[in-house]
Amino acid sequence: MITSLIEQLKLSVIEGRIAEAPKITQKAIEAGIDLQQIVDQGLIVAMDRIGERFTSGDLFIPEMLLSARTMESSMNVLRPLIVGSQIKPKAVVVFGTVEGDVHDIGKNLVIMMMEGAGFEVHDLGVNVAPERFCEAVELRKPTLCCMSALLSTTQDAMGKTIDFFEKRGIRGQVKFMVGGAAITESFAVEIGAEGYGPDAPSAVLKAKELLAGC
Ligand code: B1M
Repeated sequence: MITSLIEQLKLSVIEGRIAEAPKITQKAIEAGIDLQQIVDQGLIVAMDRIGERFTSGDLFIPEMLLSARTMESSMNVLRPLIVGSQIKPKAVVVFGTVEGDVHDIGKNLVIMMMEGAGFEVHDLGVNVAPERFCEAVELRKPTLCCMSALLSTTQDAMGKTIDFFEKRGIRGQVKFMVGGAAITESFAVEIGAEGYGPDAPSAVLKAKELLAGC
C-alpha cells in the first residue's frame, strides 16, 4: 500500500499529471505515510529523475516545468502539515531576480526544484534591489543567497549586490549562488559568487555541494 502510493505519486510528478498528484498526496497522508517519506521517496526522487532526464537531453523545459508545477501542487497539500511538524528543512535560502529584471520563470523553476530537494526557500520576487537582499538575509539568516538574471544589462546587478553586502560588513554571513540565461561560470567567479548553475537540476546539485561545506 505504502510503496504503491509513493510509486503512484512519483509517476504522477514525472509525467506531470498535475490534477492527480494532490489527490494521491492526500491519500498517502490519510494512509498514515510519514511526511518525510512522501517528500523524500516520492517528490524528491521524481524531481531527481526529471533533472537527470533534462541533463541527458531526454526532456526539455516545458516538461520540466510541468513536473515542477505538479510537485508544487503536491507540496501545497503537504506544506501546512510540514510547517507544523518536526521536519527540519535541509537549509534556508533566499532567492530573487536582480534589480531591473522581471524574468521569473527560470527562478520559479529553480525554487520549485530546491523545495523539492527539501530546502526552505524565501522567494523575494523580481526586480530585487541589493538593500532588499540584505534585509532578507538579515531577517531569514539563510545559508545561501540566490540571484537570477536574464538580461545582459542586469547581470551587473549581481556584482553590485555582493559589493553591497561587503560594504554592510555582512558578506561573510552567506554564500552566493547565481544563474540565469545571461550568466556564465566565469562571470560568477569574476563577481565572487561561490556557486553557479546553468539550469535548475545543476543549481540544486551545486546548492547541496555548497551546503555540505557548511
Ligand atoms: Co525577455 N528577454 N525581455 N521577457 N525573454 C530574453 C531573456 C531575451 C534573451 C529574448 C531575446 O532577445 N532573444 C532578451 C535578453 C537579451 C539579453 O539581454 N542578452 C530579452 C529581452 C531583451 C527582454 C526585454 C528587454 C524586452 C523589451 O521589453 N524590449 C524585456 C525586459 C524586461 C525586464 O526584465 N526589465 C523582456 C521581457 C520579457 C517578458 C516580461 C515578456 C517575459 C518574461 C515573463 C516572466 O519571466 N514572467 C520574457 C521572456 C519570457 C523571455 C524569453 C522568451 C524566455 C525566458 C524564459 O523564461 N526562459 C527569453 C528568450 C529565451 O530565453 N529564449 C527572453 C525559460 C527559463 C526556464 O529559462 O530563465 O534561463 P531561464 O532559467 C533557467 C536557467 O537560466 C537556470 O535555470 C533555469 C531552468 O533551467 N537559472 C538558474 C535561472 N536562474 C537561476 C539561478 C541559479 C541557477 C540557475 O542560481 C541562483
